[in-house]
Amino acid sequence: MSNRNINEIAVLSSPDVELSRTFPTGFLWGAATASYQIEGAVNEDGRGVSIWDTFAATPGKILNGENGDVTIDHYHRMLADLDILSEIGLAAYRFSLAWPRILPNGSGTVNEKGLDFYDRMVDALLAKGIRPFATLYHWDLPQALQDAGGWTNRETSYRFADYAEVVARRLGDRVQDWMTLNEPWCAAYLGYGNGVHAPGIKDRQAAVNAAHHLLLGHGLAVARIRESTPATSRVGIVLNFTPAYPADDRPETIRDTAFADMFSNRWFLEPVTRGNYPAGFFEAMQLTPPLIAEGDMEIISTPIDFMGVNNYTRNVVAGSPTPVLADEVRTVNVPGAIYTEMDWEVNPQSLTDLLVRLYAEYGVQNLYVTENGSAFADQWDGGAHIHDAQRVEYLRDYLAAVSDALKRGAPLRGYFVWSLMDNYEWERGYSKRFGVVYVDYPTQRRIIKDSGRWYQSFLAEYSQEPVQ
Ligand code: IFM
Repeated sequence: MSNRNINEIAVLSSPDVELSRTFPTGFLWGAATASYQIEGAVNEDGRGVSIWDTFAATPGKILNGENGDVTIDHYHRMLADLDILSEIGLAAYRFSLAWPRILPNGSGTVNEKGLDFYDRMVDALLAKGIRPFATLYHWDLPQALQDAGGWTNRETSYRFADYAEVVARRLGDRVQDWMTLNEPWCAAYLGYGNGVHAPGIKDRQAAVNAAHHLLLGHGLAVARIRESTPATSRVGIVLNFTPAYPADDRPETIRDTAFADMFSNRWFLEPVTRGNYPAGFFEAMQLTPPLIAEGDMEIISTPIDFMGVNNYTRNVVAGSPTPVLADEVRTVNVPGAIYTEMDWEVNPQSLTDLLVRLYAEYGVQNLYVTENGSAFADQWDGGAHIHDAQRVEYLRDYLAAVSDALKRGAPLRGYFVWSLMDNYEWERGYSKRFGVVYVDYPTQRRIIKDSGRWYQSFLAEYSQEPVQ
């Protein structure tokens, strides 16, 4: 907190001070980002092409045709960006590595310059006393692998494990916390099912096949990371969850809410924690199960050290009079509720319930909230401040929800806000700002928003001696 400017820190109200002191000693506070969303420099230092480069270059796929070629230029500004973590007072940083920077063709020759970038990042983090949380796959699959079928090809699972080993061998002496996949639900369903994300395939059967190979890749990578790193390393997966709540008590609403839960939450959770796809899932999708080779489910359910939970909102389901597929359930907006720019309801209670459920129903022992945050339309007047009161409120209320989950016994170890800085929001281009740090895209200037200042003063309070 040495370079903290006291005049710039939002003053916490006393309930916020009390909130900060409800978190146990050692609770880890961080912020998260992902490679394609922030790095830019897509043609530098030997980086290969990713499916997002190709998808973003395809007319009609991304709002305003925007791409990640430059984004917030983090590749060139990495050290200065990490200074912001220190300024806010964060103890951990969750970032992802771009597979095509390290293996430009997906497999084969390693591009040392690509690895060097992350090597320098890890050293810089450790020099600042910030714990690196490395995600191996946040959706930027090498295009060469997509050309061979991408995640619908079982071979990709093995190539992912090979890539994981390359990275683990290089960084495993310093990185202790590893995440295999980020939100495989999105990679599978949005990438191969409805085609909203790269590679843009619209084939629901391909999505369930891709999901299986993503999960298999995860399980294979867990073993390879453990073999390649010291025994103290920890390996987990990051899943996205959207809890489903019924809008009313009609039988069709109860049925459809269960479908939504199976599709949005249990599809990936149960293979990882129980070694099975949810009973009735493929029937509810009216799809054929993927080819499951002997031993796959054991590999997929290899015990992990922690689970990363990404959560932003919930779904409220209104049953349809005639039966629908699990991915066609009707959701409704709640009158009077607050919605972010993503049209996602602000509902902190559903995060509390989710965290408690993961522990109580699924026995998950170590939980991190690896992403949580909000997009609001920030206005910058050219000055030194961004007054993002709605994001401050969102952050405060969701931290209170996390605290409630702790009180209810959920084994939570840390929280990462999404995102450190505004960045490329996939098919929505640059239209949605999630950062606690504002980025003026034309000049690349960074300005810590009021939410970032609020987080900073919250952390300063957290680090004080707990009140007896
Ligand atoms: O920006 C994304 C991130 O890449 C994955 N989780 C959700 C965020 C907000 O949509």
